[in-house]
Amino acid sequence: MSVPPHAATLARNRVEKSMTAFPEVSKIQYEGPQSDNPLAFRWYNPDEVVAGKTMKDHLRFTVTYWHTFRGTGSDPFGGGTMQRPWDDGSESVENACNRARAAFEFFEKLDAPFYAFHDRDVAPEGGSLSETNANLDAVAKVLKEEQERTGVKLLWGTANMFSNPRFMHGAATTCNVEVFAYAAAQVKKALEVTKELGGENYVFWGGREGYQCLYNTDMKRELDHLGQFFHMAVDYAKEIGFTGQFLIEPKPKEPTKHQYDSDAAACLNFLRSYDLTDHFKLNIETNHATLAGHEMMHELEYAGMQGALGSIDANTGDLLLGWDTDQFATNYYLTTQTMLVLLKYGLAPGGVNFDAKVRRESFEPIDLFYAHIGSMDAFARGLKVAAKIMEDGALQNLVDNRYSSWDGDLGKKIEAGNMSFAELEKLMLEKGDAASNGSGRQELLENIVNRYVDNA
Ligand code: XUL
Ligand code: CO
Repeated sequence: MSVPPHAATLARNRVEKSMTAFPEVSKIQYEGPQSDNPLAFRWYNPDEVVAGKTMKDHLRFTVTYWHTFRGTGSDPFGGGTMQRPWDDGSESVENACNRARAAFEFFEKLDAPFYAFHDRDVAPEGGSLSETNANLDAVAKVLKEEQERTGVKLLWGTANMFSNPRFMHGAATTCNVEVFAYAAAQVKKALEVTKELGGENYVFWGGREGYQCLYNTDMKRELDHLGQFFHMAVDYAKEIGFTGQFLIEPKPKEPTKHQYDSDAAACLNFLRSYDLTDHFKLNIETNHATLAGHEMMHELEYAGMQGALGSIDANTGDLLLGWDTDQFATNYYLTTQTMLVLLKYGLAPGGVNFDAKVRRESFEPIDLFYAHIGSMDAFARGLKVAAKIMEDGALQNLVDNRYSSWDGDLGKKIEAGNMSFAELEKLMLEKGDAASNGSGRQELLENIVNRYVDNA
């Protein structure tokens, strides 16, 4: 990294370090399910062992910088509402450094082991790419100091290639070759910073990689460019020795009407087509799954069964709203379903990343704690419920039973690829009809899940 040009600023920030952003909050402790302390965990007990591992290691909770420290509460109908006393609202490097220190105070008090950021969340853009890079270096230095001081680690870094108007037609899929070059430079730098900070993953969410109108779009050319872009990222990671996991985050729409990485299946098809499956896994986000018309459990299972489940962006949408509301998940059924799949396939080096924002009406700093504590508890509870269901084989026994006809000779031969249509026809002509079906037992299974949610 180059030497930061803001030495005086950094010196002043070191003095300000003694100030506290959340004076009314001390470190959040586990108090157990009976606690009515809103600033305590009722279920998340980091050192408690569940299914052979501590909760902390299973869940790898991550705070997102963009929502929690850059979210203003603005929406298309009104401006920001958030009270953030540590932030002077300016786009200065000094303010970015103060904000970084407030962020680490939050991570530490929340007992969150990880955080994640976009390059532009943590440091302001300058007048040129080199100024922008120098700003990022200056703030990354503070981030590194704070990581060392607190032990909080970077789950992943990423590049924001969607906010600046230069990316209006896309980044890697733009029609403007120089914007493609700029995006390459930006990812190169973001990879260097992610490596410098020990990031365990690097995420690509294709913010504007899609289209608004097919009349003006050469889809094949855009997808070829995206494939090339990812290969360049893989090559550069190798060159600098970045060994973190690359992740693609599917989302079907918003901001574009169609995003190329629309769901897990589309991403995997893309990765296979461009010979990238060895280098990428998926970062599955709950609200993106529902925008794609899928349940979170579907997206997780689809990625997991193909060895491509990398990490999750944990949030939820609102059934009555059709957009990406990025709310904190508190529903035990959702967290149980999520944890059932995560326990099956494993998560590390990914994590449970709260890509979620407090509502614009929840504008006080303390609301950030309530939001994260509630969702951490919901995931911890979901983990316990899912672990118990799995330990007892409560769902698996019924699933195994449902498919038991495949365990006989006929099923084994078909699954091994040793039967033809003609042989199967001969068998059915002899038998006259297939054996009768068993019940699917959906209602019974739903009742069983309820019983575990009640008792775990
Ligand atoms: C947008 C979204 C992003 C990615 C990171 O919907 O989820 O915040 O997680 O770029
Ligand atoms: Co996300």
